[in-house]
Amino acid sequence: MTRAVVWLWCVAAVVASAPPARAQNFPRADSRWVVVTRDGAAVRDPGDDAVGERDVLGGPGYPAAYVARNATFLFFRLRVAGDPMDAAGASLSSAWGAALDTDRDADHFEFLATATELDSAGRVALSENSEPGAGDDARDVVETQIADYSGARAMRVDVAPPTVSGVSSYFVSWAVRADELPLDRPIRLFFGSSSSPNRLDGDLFGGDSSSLSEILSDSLDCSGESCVPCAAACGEECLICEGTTPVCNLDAGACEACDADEDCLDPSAPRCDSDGACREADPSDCDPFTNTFCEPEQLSTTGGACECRAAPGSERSAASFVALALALGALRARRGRRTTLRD
Ligand SMILES: [Ca+2]
Ligand SMILES: [Ca+2]
Repeated sequence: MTRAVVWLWCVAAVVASAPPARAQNFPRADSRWVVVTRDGAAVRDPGDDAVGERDVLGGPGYPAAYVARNATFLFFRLRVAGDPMDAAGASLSSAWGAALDTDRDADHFEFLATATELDSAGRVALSENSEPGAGDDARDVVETQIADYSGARAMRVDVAPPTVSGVSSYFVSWAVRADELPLDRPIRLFFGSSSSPNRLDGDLFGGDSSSLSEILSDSLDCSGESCVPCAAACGEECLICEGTTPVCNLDAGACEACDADEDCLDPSAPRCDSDGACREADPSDCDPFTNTFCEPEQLSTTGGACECRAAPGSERSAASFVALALALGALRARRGRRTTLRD
């Protein structure tokens, strides 16, 4: 059975079940659009490696792609060099798409959201890569359409602000319902243009590679009512290290227990406790036999919250010891002068 045959058009059923997206739902504030990055840098794409509205574009200060979400929709935005409105009515219609890896396996992507045609006859489609082809292929064909939205409502085109260097470009934006996708775990994605709604056969963002593992973005957590880059979290799973596993092992991408105070980087919780958690400093831990001691009267009056100080003679007390020696020297000198005057 060919893929063309397997391609399941469920338009009638899906349209009936999917409430329409409204164009006014698109985020207006730039701050709500999250720049899609790879290796921590905004993904770019050179100009003139595709024709007009299919030429994905991105450079310094003008990222190629963005994502956003709200309580209902997941939004995609792609920058292209040519005016997508020129595609309307053209003999060869164009499409723009975002492919999502939702299972943390870069061998295949799982979903493709595409926007085609801009007038009311057009549509936005969400499809599943239900029969994955060859591994690591960003141009894989998707087989099963799972949702369909009015292009007039779930898609829009904007003239992008001119860049500092004067590069003009356009934004194609589209939206699908977030609850159609498994967004409980972090996702990775890539964008591209196409002549087809069931694969990205045009200009893929990030250069000329069509290797999925090479072009997938950094991880994003879109599980809530916004998309958040995982850069500030631990590993590609976007883990938040806390409790008894407060330390991020960068190599393993996993949270671990602390081994020593040096592992506890939060100034408000600098002490590595025996259970592996980082906790606030315990003043009663002051050890008079190493390099700190407690003022006994403070300990008795504040219930243990005494102030630790460097013990005399310790390395940490060297500076204050020198100051004390100078003060004693000055005192002896004054006494010497008084003795001399009496004499
Ligand atoms: Ca390009
Ligand atoms: Ca995958």
